[in-house]
Amino acid sequence: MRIHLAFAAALAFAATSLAPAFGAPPEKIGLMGLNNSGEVGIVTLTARGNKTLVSLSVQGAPKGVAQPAHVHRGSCDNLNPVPAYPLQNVVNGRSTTLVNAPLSRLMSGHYAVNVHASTKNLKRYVACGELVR
Ligand SMILES: [Cu+2]
Repeated sequence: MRIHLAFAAALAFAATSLAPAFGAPPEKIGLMGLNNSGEVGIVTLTARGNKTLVSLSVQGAPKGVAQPAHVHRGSCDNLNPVPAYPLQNVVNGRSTTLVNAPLSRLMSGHYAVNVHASTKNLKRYVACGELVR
């Protein structure tokens, strides 16, 4: 019985090891479509110590097209075009990146996440969300 409990505990640990380590709930931010892209989504930010796991889930993204995504300083209406933190390209609506910045900094009200149409059409923004609580 003790062995079974230990095994169950190990399984539970494995199942939860991707969850926040110390109980801080993930932040969820909406991505609104821009320029009639039809792309909307959610950014999920989860603390990982001094880093943050940033995941994008985008609906309406074109299949098989790599869409660059970044954390930028500024707001969606007034974005500093120089990326502050690069994210993995959105492909088929998905992107996950471990960003080298704490969640508290990303959620400080000074940043936004945007998605670009494609690597060849970076200037067209297709979705944006402001990282504010
Ligand atoms: Cu960008």
